[in-house]
Amino acid sequence: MSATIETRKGYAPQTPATLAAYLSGIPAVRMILGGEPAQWRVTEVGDGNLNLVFIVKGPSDGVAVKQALPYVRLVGESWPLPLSRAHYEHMALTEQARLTGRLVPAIHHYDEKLALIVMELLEPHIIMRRGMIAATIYPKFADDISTFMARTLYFTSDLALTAEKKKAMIAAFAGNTALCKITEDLIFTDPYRVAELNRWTSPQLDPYAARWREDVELKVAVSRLKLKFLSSAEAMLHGDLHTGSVMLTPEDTRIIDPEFAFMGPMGFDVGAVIANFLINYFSHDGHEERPGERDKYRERVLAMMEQIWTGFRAKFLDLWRQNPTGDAYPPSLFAGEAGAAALEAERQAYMDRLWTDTLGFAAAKMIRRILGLAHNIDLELITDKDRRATCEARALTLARDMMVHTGDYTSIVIVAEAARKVRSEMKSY
Ligand code: SR1
Ligand code: MG
Repeated sequence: MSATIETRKGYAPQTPATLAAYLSGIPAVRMILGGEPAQWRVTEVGDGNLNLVFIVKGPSDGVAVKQALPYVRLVGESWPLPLSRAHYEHMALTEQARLTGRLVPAIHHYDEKLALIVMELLEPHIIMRRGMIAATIYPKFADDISTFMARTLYFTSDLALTAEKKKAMIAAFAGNTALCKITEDLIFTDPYRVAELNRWTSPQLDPYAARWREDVELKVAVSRLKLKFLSSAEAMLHGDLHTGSVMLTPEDTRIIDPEFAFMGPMGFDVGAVIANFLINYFSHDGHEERPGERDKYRERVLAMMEQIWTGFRAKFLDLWRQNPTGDAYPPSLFAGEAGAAALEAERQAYMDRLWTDTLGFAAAKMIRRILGLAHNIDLELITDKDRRATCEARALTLARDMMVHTGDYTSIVIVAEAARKVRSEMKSY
C-alpha cells in the first residue's frame, strides 16, 4: 500500500467547531436547523470503517453530515483512500432517489471539494444491524428492500436503458476503482490467502482459516465470482448493501452509504442482503440468554430472507414485463404468442442465473465477515469466544457449501432449510 494521502485544494476534515461555521453559510441548511449557529449542537458519531459522520441539531430540526477522509478510518493513514468516493456516493444517492423516492435519505447539500454530503437526519431510525441483534421485528423491510433492489437494478440495466445511456453510466462510475479494489481484495482474495489484515476468532477458528487457504475447490469458486465482479457491468450497484447500510424503524426504511457504487453484477447486491440475514440467523446463539429463547426470531429472520428473494424476483420480472425499454431483448423480436412465450421463458432463465450469482456472492460475503478484515457486530458483540466461534463455524460451513455446491440450492427455501440443518447438526465449541 502506498501511503500518499490525497490533498485537495479547499479540503479539510471537519470538526464540530468548523462544521457549524461551514453550515451557517448554506442558507437551505441554516433554515432547516433554525436559530443561530451558536445554538447548534454538533456531534461526531461515525462508527463505520471509512468516514466522518456528524449529527447537527438546531432549535428547529437536524441534519446528518458525512465527510470522506483521505484514508480508511478503520486502519488509519497507512491506508490512503481517494476523496472521490463522496462524488460516487452523491451520484448513486441521486439516482437511487430518482428510482426509489423515500427509500434513501434526502440530500440537502453536496460539496465536491470538501467531499461532504449534508443529508436528512433520520430519527428515530437506527442501524438495522443493531436492531436485528436486539431481535427487533421490521415488518416492512422485506417489501422495501426488494423494491429498492428491483428498481435500482432493473432501471440501470440493459433491460431498461438504451446502450448509449448504459455506457454513459458505466463511464460515470468507472473511476470508483479504489472502492472496488477494497471489495476485490477483502472479499474475493484475502480470506483465501495469508494477508496481514485478516483476523478471526482464534484459536477456535484457526483450523478453518488454514483450511480456507488450502481449499482449491473454494478458491476456484471464489475466483469465478471475482471475475464476475470485475467484468460484469450489469447494473448500478449499491456496492455495500449490508444491514449496516440500512437505517430504519419498524415503519420506515432508508438505504444509506452507497459509496461503493459502480456498474457491476446484480447478484452482488442481492447476495449482500441474503448474507447478512444468514449471519444474523446464526448469531442469535451467541446473544440469547437461555437456549431457544430466540427461536421465534430466528425463524422470522429466515422467513424475511425468503420474502426478500421471492419479492425481488417477482418485482424485477414485473418491471421487465411492464418496461421493456432497453436495447436488450427488443420487443420487435418477440411478437406473437410464440415470441411472448419464448421471452417469458428467457426472463425466468435470466432470474435463475441471477439466483446462482446471488448465492455465490452471499457466500463470499459471509466468509469475508468471519475470516477477513471487516467483521459484523452481529458476531463481534458476542464476548464469549467459544459461543462466537460456534456461530461463525456454522456460518462458514454453510457458506462454503453454498459457494462450492451452488447447484444444490435451487431455491431460497432450500437455503433456509440448510441453515437450520447446519445449526442443529454442528456441535458447540
Ligand atoms: C476497509 S473498508 C472495509 C469494509 O467496510 C465497508 O463497509 C465495506 O464493506 C468494506 O469492505
Ligand atoms: Mg458503509
